[in-house]
Amino acid sequence: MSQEYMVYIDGKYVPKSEAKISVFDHGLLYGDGVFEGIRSYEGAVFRLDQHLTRLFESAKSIDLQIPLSYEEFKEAILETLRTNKLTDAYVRVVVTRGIGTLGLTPATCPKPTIIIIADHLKPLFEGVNVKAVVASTRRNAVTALNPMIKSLNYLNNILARIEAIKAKVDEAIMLNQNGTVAEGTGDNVFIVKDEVVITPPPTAGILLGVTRDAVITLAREERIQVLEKDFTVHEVYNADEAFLSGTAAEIVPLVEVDGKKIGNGNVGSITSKLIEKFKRIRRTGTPIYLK
Ligand code: PXG
Repeated sequence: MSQEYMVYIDGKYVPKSEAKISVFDHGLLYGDGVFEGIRSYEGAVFRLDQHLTRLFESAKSIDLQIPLSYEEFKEAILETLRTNKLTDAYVRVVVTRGIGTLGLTPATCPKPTIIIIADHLKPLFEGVNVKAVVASTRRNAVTALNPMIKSLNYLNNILARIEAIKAKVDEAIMLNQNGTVAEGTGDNVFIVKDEVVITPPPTAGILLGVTRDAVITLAREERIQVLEKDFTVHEVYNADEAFLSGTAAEIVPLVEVDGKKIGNGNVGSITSKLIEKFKRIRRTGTPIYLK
């Protein structure tokens, strides 16, 4: 089915083929803006409030005043899904600094641009047991551009992703400035060792993933011990299991890193259990169709 979806731009709905913004938008000129990637399952948006909170927090950190209230923004996202009659969708929310003059100064941009794209997106790495390399590109320092800000500046991650493509694997694992594991290019990293699930802490310089948070909750509900602590690539190579989490990726097994098999190279039992559990709870979000 090839439906032409309608894109929300600053309160108006325009067909995908006509959805365009100015070349003077600082989102394009400088990557000045923030975004979110959100999914809905069976008519319910997964953890909408967490995504919106993160969006508003990212905006606050870069001094970007979003011209909609939290509730208005929530309604705009739900309305975009309704307009497109979508139940199982991927929503890309973008807030840029807006149109300005050439020059970095945000002060020349009076009004932020708000874009909401709703579309289908297959799970990234669908049906794949992921192989990765450790990227030589380090994750941005928290003191330079904090990875907690989901900014439109994704070049750091893209450079690492290019390394993965050149190495003919699916994903790259990024280390932080201290040399411990930070995250994937668009997902968070987990290892399992002696039945304990371990993921880097917020201070490792990572995006605090919504899916990461869901995984931690699900694991604890299953009485699996979860630790947020720093670890090195040595611990990844020698883990019993490993997996990645993200809105685009969902939960996917990570079975090989730098040519070394993780555990026996197959999907681990704790990983499988968490994937199954995630599939059961993912449709428990904010209902789209209340009207
Ligand atoms: N780390 C990074 C750097 C991310 O960009 C995640 C972790 C996972 O967070 P969530 O909240 O999604 O569990 C992300 C977010 C895409 C795409 O459309 C996805 C992300 C980022 C950029 C693009 O493929 N994932």
